[in-house]
Amino acid sequence: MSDSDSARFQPSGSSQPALPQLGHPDQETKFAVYLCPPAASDFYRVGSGLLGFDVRAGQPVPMPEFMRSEWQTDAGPYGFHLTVTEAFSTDPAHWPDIEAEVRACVACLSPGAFLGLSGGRVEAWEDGKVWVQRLNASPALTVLQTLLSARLAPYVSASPFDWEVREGKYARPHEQARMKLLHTPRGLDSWQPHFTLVQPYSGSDPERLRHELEARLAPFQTQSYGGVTLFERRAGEQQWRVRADIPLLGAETSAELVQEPLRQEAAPTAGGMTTSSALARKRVVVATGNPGKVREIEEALSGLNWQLDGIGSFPMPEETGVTYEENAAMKACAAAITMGRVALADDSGLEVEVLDGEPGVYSARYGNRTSDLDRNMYLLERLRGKTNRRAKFVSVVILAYPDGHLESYRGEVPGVILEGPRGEGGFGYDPLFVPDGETRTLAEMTLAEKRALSHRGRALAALMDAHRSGEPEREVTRLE
Ligand code: ITT
Repeated sequence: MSDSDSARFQPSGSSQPALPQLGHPDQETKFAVYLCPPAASDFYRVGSGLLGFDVRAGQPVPMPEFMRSEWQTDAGPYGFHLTVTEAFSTDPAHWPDIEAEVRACVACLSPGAFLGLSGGRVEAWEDGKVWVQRLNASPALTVLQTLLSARLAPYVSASPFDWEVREGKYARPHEQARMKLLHTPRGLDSWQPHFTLVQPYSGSDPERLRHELEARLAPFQTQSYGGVTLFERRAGEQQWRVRADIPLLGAETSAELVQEPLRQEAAPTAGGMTTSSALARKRVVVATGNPGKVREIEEALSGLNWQLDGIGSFPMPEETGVTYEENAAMKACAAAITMGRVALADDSGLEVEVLDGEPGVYSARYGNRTSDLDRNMYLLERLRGKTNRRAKFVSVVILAYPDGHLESYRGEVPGVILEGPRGEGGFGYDPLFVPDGETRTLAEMTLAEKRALSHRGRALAALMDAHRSGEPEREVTRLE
């Protein structure tokens, strides 16, 4: 940032020169980095409808009957989006640099990075004038937001917060520091990612509005993105436009990452034609590096007409989530978005009652032990002398689509932990676990027997049920 810039963004209340008079915002070119769903997605359609403006097509769209156009005078012109960096004024000469900078930031993310949002809920802000869908950002998205805010700051000639700063707002030290460095008091560790749905609301029945918004947004409580979108507002214009969608690195090379099918395609018929059932097969990437899971998923889904593919050399993302849902979504979305394919992932774990649910989501890394045998020994050590041996296995299976849509299925099986291992089958903690109503461990059962009563078998059975007559209605998707 130049000296003149830093003087310009000196917060009010200091002895530095006052802010210069800014031009009327409509006369300034503006840029912003947003998350904007793909035009073909249901979420984009619903969101654009609420705003009355399809920003990708650059045209108005009909609003639902409960909405009024005067409730969209502020939010509508931006189109449907989630703010990653604010709408900043800039010199149009900077466009090539701004775009190159956004591409460079996105390219710094690790392969398979998960730009995800979860826990979507409708909230009313600013005394009910602003209505938003607020979500939680995945770690990679938070990092990207910070990186973009920092790298794009030098191209900012004016910030939407300048006026409020001049009026004495955002005077706390961290807000002053952010204004100075990033031209925004928001962001970093307190970033609240949200889609603005209504602004300003002036109606008399906010409960109806909440009900209508919640009903429309319930299927979109969890989402993921394959990149970010650079938005522009040209000088003298009111409406915003999409300037460029900037994908995560690796999307172009995705085909090379796909390995051999887990199962073979149906054999060609005598005439060299494949059968119609083979042609109709849905292809799904199974995003796991655990061969035990591969065997179980393959066996459990054999009743569906799906071709299951392995992930090949695709690098699985680090599991940074704190719930099975988050971790399964990260794995499935990383594969779905990077490969452009439907992908399935499982996140699972063993929860031991007397150990307060340990090892839970950390089952694969329990005690930092690196093999199944060592983890089993570690668990037995932790349970030495304990009479309560109750535990349960939990599995969450997520099916992710390249447009960010997710389906989630959960299964659990209660049982007890033995004093020592029994059986050669299965994987992980199977030799120590006897399900309720059984005398054998999961490692003493066949694949089919384990599937009939296991956590993963139950989650996959729910998926089978949902898909028995084709792809389920999207409205059924809901992650808590
Ligand atoms: P991916 O992430 O590549 O799918 P992973 O083994 O790392 O494979 P998780 O992160 O879901 O999978 O860790 C789950 C761990 O919980 C797994 O490594 C086992 O130690 C344990 N576990 C899960 N399901 C199990 C099962 O059916 N039988 C025995 N142990 C199981």
